[in-house]
Amino acid sequence: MKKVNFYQTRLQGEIHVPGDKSISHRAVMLGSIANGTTTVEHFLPGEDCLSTISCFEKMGVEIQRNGEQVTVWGNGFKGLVEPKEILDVGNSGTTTRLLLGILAGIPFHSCMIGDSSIAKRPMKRVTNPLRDMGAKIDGREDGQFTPLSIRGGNLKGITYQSPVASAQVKSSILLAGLNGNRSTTVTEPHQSRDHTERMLQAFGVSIEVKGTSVTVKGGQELTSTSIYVPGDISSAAFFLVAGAIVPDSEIVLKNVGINPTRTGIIDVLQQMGATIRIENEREENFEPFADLYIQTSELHGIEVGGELIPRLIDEIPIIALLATQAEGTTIIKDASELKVKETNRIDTVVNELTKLGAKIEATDDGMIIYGKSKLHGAEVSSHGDHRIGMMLAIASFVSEGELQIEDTEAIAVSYPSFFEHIESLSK
Ligand code: SPQ
Repeated sequence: MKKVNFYQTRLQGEIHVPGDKSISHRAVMLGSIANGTTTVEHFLPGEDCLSTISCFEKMGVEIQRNGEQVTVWGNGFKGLVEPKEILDVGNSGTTTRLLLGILAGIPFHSCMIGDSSIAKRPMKRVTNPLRDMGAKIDGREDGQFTPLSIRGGNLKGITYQSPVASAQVKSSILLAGLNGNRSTTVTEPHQSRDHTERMLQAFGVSIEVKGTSVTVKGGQELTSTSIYVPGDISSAAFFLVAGAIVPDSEIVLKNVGINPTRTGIIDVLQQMGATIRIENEREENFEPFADLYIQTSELHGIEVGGELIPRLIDEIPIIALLATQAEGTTIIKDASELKVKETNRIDTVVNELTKLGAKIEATDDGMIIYGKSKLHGAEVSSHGDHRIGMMLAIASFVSEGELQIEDTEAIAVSYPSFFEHIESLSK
């Protein structure tokens, strides 16, 4: 239980948010299946990405980490060896689903397990198409839930129409497609984050992108490279929102990834009336990044839905808090994917913010928030979900009285230095 009371504290100054979680996972994964030595700078040493490292080490890949610097000695797909131990993915959905795609193409047996939250997250969205490609996968409820057992190899390429806009589904099938006997194409209803596509190109793989379809030819080899991981916009989002809603605040977030498939939070802040600036834009390994400036702003409610949702899916908990401090009503719709994240993020956001005095109701595919609300201290919980824990800590800046937050340890999954950054900006 962590007690916090940040009421009437201003936020001023500059921070470097940690490396992007999605890109850090992919750098280790692609480095492990590439030929040669891959170096990764500004890697996120969060628990999820450490789970990815540990899974590849169990398959014989030599990986050395020194803080935010990682070196991976890859020997291609053929360099992976059958793991003697169970692969533990911890709390990480990205590790589970992308690793399944890699394992589907390799002719050995492996078992995968995760924590109690992972055990509830749906896996058939990847195990079904991977089975269609020829992988043998078993698990609880016919391969819907962990623990999973995989025997890969002999894959055929497929053309797959994904029912959900999900980067994990798309990436899993594309990674399996690298071992397919012909091309593999994935089409999704709206574009999801495209870090896998960009990084595959950095590793020398050619892919074809047409609208929301991506095609990869089987049999391509990856060549090692150097990856710089930009700051995670999903981590920056907590301070972007704090900068906008906490009185007398002004924050600069340095080197934040601004890949257009991730910048929905910037669009929402702009549409709500926030003063936000994107400065010093630059690019490395096909990924753009920039410095983001935000200051306290007068905000109004908006409607968030449609193709914007995949561009801000992980930011919805903090957007809900933002909406409690905006004049008028904010409607979040088309976001039923929130129900299958680390927690059911529709229910946890609504329940925890209600305890703080917010006027918020759950809908079938999102939530409605009536602003502007005066919030107050209460006993709340992250329910083991890092993004809920961080949202509640930021809520303390606009809540009169003390917040007692259960299970803030979960924050280490994606942002181990979160409270240090709060302290360094607090005035
Ligand atoms: O890895 P995990 O646990 O799925 O993490 C989350 C998060 O909040 O950090 C979701 F719970 O991010 C996902 C994101 O929601 C990371 C991700 C990726 O790196 O490919 C893609 C998104 O998930 P999805 O299901 O839409 O593909």
